Amino acid sequence: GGTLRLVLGDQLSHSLSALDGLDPLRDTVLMMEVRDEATHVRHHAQKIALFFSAMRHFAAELAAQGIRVDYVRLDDPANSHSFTGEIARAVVRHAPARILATEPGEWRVEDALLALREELSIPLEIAPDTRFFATRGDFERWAEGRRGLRMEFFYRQMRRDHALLMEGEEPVGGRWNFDAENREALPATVQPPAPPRFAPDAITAEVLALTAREFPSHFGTLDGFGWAVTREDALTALDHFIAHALPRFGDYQDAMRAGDPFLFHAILSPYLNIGLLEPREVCAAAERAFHEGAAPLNAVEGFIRQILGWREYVRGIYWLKMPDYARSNHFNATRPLPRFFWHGQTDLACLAHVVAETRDHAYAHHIQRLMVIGNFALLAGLDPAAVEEWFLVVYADAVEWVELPNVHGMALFADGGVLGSKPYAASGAYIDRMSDYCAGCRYSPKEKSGPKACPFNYLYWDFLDRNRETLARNPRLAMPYRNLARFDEARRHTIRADAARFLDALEPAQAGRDW
Ligand code: FAD
Ligand code: DLZ
Ligand code: SF4
Repeated sequence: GGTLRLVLGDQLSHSLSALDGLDPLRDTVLMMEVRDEATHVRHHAQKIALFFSAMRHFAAELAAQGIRVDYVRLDDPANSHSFTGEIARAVVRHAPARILATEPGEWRVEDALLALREELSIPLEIAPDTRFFATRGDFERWAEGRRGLRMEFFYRQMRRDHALLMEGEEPVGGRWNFDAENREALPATVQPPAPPRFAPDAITAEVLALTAREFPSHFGTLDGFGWAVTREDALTALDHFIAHALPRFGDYQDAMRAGDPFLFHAILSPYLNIGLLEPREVCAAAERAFHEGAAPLNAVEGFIRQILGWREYVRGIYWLKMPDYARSNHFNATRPLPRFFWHGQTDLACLAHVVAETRDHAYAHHIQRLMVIGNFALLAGLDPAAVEEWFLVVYADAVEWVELPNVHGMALFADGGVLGSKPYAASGAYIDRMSDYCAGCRYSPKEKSGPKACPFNYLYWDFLDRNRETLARNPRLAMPYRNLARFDEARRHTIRADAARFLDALEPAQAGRDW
């Protein structure tokens, strides 16, 4: 009767709390490839392959340390294909005295573990996930009694608590936030570094074949799969980012360029989210680059804020507000997901580029997600649940604790302002300023109405007009509402007509038959 220790697909860290104090003579680690997890939403093929291959490599590392690993493969004929079914079977195989898990990354999975606990005759303990800077309890204590839960204040507290970029009580450089310097467009002459890609080894090749065979209709290409699937390779990716991209990460953080999805971004989120890298070491590496003079403060502060601030903050919000959080729908948006979200064929060049890059890489950077896809979904009034499912499917880094607050809160404002203070709504001018997409588009960001007008333009005003009741009192939207008030009735009518014509022509997605 030792301990049965669970390691889920996003928990591939040797420091995992579920592995704490492991006794190799008595304990067993249980890892499970189950169909339920691959299909409860129909994940991008690269995402499934990344999870399975990284799981298999992690299991091999544990085994090499003399740890007994019970690894249930997807093609095991006895596989029940659910976490709870596999844990129940493992209890029969190993007769453990207790089960130890680490907090999962999804409310749905924790709910299932808690339900299972009621049925088991042995204890099932769920230990905190210590890989994050803040525990769920830390965030609850921070949030308690506050009227607004603004990221910026949480971030400052985290900087102090973890002594990152601090000089005593003061932030390095005298300011907490250098974002004002991080909004440059990308000049055509600047050439970003190519991110490292890792050629599949035998384990990954087997998983790629398995994924292609078992999930043939899932969105996304598998060709050119180049993700790191081991900690060693993920560390190489981290070093590469620090040396080659971090120095200009800040300057071009918000820029977009057709055909170049990676720019100066880290491409580290999948590794952080499945556990191959830990947030502390990633922030420490960035801080070191600053102190060594290898990267400027605006880049390093901006990067650390994403991980120490945003990443921890959205996790806090998720666990504080779930499960009700997912159900809010501030604008009562109900439009179905358009079909082009899957097949990518649309005249809106910005959206076509981002969908195609997402299909090919299971990646898009923050501004593509927020200001192209998210902005479109917001302005078009797409059903938040449908948009959230899409985001959970398509990105290799999408685990619900981080995906949901970013989509539901930041991009769609469906939470009515828990996470952000105003919706990130923008017209075509924003996309034109931050990208080169518009040059290759049949629409023009300069035209406001008619067949050549960029749809983001009239959708933007239509969105503000439509949601006047809920938004007009927001002080951060005072300016656009003042502008809208100056439009005459004829112009308002044209906006409504253009928007209705565009939206009515959108072909809705049909589950499973769209790409
Ligand atoms: P970089 O831009 O180089 O940033 C560095 C790191 O900071 C990232 O690796 C990530 O760990 C962290 N980070 C940056 N922004 C955020 C953020 N808003 N929230 C949490 N962490 C952040 N991130 C995910 O990890 N999973 C998701 O499913 C996800 N869905 C998103 C959906 C929408 C609509 C939006 C607007 C953002 C989403 N993000 C998500 C946040 C962000 O877009 C990605 O973390 C980032 O694009 C990952 O690429 P990168 O590693 O190159 O990031
Ligand atoms: C995303 C995913 C996939 C595709 N497959 C598995 C799996 O077979 N086994 C597993 O343990 N986890 C998988 N995951 C991740 C889970 O869906 C989920 O995000 C985390 O386990 C939550 O902690
Ligand atoms: Fe996108 Fe509008 Fe620019 Fe076309 S004109 S690429 S639709 S922003």
